[in-house]
Amino acid sequence: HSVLAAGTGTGNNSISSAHHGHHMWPEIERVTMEQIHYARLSVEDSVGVWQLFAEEGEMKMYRREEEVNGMVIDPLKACHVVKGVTGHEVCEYFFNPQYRLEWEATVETTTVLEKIADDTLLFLQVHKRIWPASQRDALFWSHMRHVPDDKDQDGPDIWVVCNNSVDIPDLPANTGKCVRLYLTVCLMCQTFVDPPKDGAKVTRNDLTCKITYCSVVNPGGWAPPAVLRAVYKREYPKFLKRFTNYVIDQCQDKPILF
Ligand code: 6CM
Repeated sequence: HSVLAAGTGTGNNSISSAHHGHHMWPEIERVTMEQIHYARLSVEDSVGVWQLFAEEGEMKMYRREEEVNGMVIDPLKACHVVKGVTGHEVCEYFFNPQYRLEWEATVETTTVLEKIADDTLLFLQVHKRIWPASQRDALFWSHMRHVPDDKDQDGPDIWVVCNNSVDIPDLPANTGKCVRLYLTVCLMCQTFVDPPKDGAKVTRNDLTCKITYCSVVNPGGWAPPAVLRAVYKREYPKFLKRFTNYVIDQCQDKPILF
């Protein structure tokens, strides 16, 4: 498999139709819509469902303890509010592989196996090994989408990136040193603009971005539950802080991408 050049043009707001003929497309469409729906459900309304495990400033992280056959698959939901960037920008930095290793602390290598469309990539990632478990890899599609303002829903339009594992017979799991993990991840963003006085130009000081991050990871094979939960408790807050600070930093002196 070839490693494609990293640059992915997602600059325009229209959903490209290039992937509509791809065999994975119906699944990508279905999972993305389902994840958007799930991300929109408020944590506060689901009383007793979510347990707050980390809080720092505007950032709140919740989890649900769940195990299947002794394997930890705790769903995670995080909410954050950051200033000075748009949802489109946040999604672009999350989606575009050229930036991945600058903010991803758990990944050793990231490879684009296929460019399904400008806004849809197929990834093979190898994670850093965490003692005493085996090293993990992940094979997943990643899809970025703009969901225009819906009159029936509250709030402004949404930018979202959805990552979801796939099985590909030509790339079987667990054949090398890695155990394959399975992930479903959704990063959803909404941008709020404080209208500047007297029709002045919108600056980064007027921007607020609301971020919702949802994740379910199945480790795919044995991993000690206590170690895994300790890793998640440490790594998820670290990820969301590091990633959002990275985006703020990168965007600072650039024109706003609405
Ligand atoms: O969503 C995140 N990153 C995306 C781009 O890389 C992508 C990846 C998600 C992977 C989440 C899995 C993390 C677990 C890594 C180690 C597993 C080792 C198992 C053995 C432990 C005893 O969606 C940010 C992900 C942030 C993760 C903390």
